[in-house]
Amino acid sequence: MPSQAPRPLRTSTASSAAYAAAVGNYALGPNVSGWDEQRRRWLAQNKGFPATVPGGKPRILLVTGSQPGPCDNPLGDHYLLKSTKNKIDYCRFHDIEIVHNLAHLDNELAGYWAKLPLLRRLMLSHPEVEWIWWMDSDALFTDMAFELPLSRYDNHNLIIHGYQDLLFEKHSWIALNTGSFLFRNCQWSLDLLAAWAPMGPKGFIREEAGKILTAYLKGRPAFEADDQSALIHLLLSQKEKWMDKVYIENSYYLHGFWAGLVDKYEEMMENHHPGLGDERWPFVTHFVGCKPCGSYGDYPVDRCLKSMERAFNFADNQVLRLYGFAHKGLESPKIKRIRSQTTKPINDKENLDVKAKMSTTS
Ligand SMILES: [Mn+2]
Repeated sequence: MPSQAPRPLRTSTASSAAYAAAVGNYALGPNVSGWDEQRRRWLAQNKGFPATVPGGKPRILLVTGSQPGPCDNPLGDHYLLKSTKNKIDYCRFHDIEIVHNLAHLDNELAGYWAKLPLLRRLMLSHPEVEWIWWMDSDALFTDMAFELPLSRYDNHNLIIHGYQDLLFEKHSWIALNTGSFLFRNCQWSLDLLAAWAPMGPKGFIREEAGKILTAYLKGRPAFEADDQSALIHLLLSQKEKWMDKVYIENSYYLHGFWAGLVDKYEEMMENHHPGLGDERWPFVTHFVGCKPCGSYGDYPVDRCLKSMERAFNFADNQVLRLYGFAHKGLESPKIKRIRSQTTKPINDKENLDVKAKMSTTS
């Protein structure tokens, strides 16, 4: 069945004209051109800052962030700490750098839009970084051994979890998930960010854009424009311009919806091992709709917090195991010893290959 053409946008009312004018006036920053050449030259002149890490893998910067002030619910701050601890652990095992941002770089783009100016700023400030990886504060790594199959993405600049059919046939507002995605540091990515941002400025633009997105995307409730809907809208309405450099990934959980995963962790531990990244041992568990730091979400706060505790401990067991410990249960912060201590730790051959050790069950 041929995919349905997107419905045309109506631009006949006065507010639509005002909207078009306001959107046209917004820019993320001064137009940068020739970035690929500028970056190439900088890398050639700064050999001490290579775009690869020891071992030859591309340099990756993981970026996450949370609001500048305290959470409405103090427990939210505790889970933000656990979420950042979880990311630091994953990053140190895999030679990835990490940034946790608390500042609003552009007041117009507060909330879920704040990642756009941040990603642009970091790309331009870190020419040595090849891939910038955004991950929400409500997403946890749950497979500490899994590594991104980066060579698969040699010809792509945006890697995002999603489904082609939900995008191009259903125009679904959940066809892609912007909780965890990667941009290559290049001109194409700067251009995509520039094309993505204009629906973001808070107030009139964001409200009006929300109406357009709800009319255009299947399943979308009526609310102000969000970054995920805006990206889907952009890729649908300018498919020819962007899609050949976008890799829609679903062979593993670059983003995994928590509700279908958190109750199966014990079963996974029984039957599988870290390093798989898919439904057998999900790479990322993302608490979509939970808002642990805010005052309301789509799910009961208790269920969210209990599920986040389970995801954190499921992941943390993979870390603690390296040091001879494990949580007493997935709902317990308490730990127990799982190996007897040795007087010659460095001679214990097993200790030498941390990654191999993480992905076995013995
Ligand atoms: Mn999220």
